[in-house]
Amino acid sequence: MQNRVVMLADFDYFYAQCEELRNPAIKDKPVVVGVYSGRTEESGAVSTSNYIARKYGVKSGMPLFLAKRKLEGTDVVFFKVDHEYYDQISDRVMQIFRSYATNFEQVSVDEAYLDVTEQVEGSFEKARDYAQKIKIDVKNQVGISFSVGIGPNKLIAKIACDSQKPDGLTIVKPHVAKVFLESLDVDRLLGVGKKTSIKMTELGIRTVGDLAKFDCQRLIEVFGKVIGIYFHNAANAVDNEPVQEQGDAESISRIGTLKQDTCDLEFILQKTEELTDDVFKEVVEKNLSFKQVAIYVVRTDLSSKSRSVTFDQPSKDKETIRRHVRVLFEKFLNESTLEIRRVGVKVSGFSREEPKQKQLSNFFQIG
Ligand code: DCP
Ligand code: CA
Ligand code: CA
Repeated sequence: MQNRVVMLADFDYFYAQCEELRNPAIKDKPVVVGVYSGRTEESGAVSTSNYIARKYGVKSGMPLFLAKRKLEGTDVVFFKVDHEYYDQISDRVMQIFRSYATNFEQVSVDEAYLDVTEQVEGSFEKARDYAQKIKIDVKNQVGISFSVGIGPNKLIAKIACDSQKPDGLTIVKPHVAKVFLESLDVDRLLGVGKKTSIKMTELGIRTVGDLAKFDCQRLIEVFGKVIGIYFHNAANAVDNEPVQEQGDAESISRIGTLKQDTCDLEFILQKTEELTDDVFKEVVEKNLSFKQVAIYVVRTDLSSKSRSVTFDQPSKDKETIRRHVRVLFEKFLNESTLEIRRVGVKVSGFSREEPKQKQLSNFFQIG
């Protein structure tokens, strides 16, 4: 069997990079994005920061007042998280990624796996050029940079990606995969949290190499069959998890900004037509049926509204989405006189034809 070529792409300092994208003037300054709890002006935590701020010791999860203290005397700029905006950027990049891969799997707002085996004919040399091409394309179309790890499976791709950031491109070929893992601390493996890590230390396992050499039967006794075998395989760079979309998404949606603010139904439907195409493409890829269609509207005063319709029988066709979107907008425009600035299309209430095989990674928290 031909070896797989799997890529993991992880956006660089994502929320902060999004803020830089819409405020280019701050690019040379420390940038911190935080969640403000609202109790006092400064209470809250850092979501992320750009690499300039990180040089001063700012880290994700740190209290904001501490970040402020560390950055005292600099021209730091603080932002409040704006999930809607980050999701929008993320969606656009993910859409581009999809077009480059046979199999695609988004794991979080800023991370996705791409199986590109076919595209690069199993060659890791070609994969390097291919990844460069995707980077340039995303930079040109959206303006975001990301780091890439390439390996024979998801496990190696992920750890490769983490090893060089930002704008990294790290390739680990199959024959060096085991050596690549050997010296790493065992908690770099997915599923080895604090508790497990302590247990492993007790067993004399500190590095992934130690784990690889450890008796598999003994691992099964300690951690149970599924997890024990997973640890044994992972440490030996073996991971057969396919790259595939997670089927348990609760909804699929796309949002876009209109070329001009309007109350004109046909003008709006031109935009929702594009969004519907994208939504429907994903519905087909995931082999889903849906029972609910919704629209989302942001008006010129920035207030947002949504309207939805639920039907009895699950549907699989695009015409159903188009028809309901039209009716929902007709109704909405009758009720509201404010001009509309952004629109969204969402489908939900999914059922799937065949149940998906349970993935091993579902046992673990992805973090
Ligand atoms: N995030 C958060 N709170 C955390 C960690 C992360 O809100 N404690 C958010 C903000 C990040 C995004 O998730 O931008 C992605 O997380 P990453 O761990 O991938 O970190 P970054 O993308 O910010 O930085 P890196 O360049 O290290 O990937
Ligand atoms: Ca990231
Ligand atoms: Ca990430």
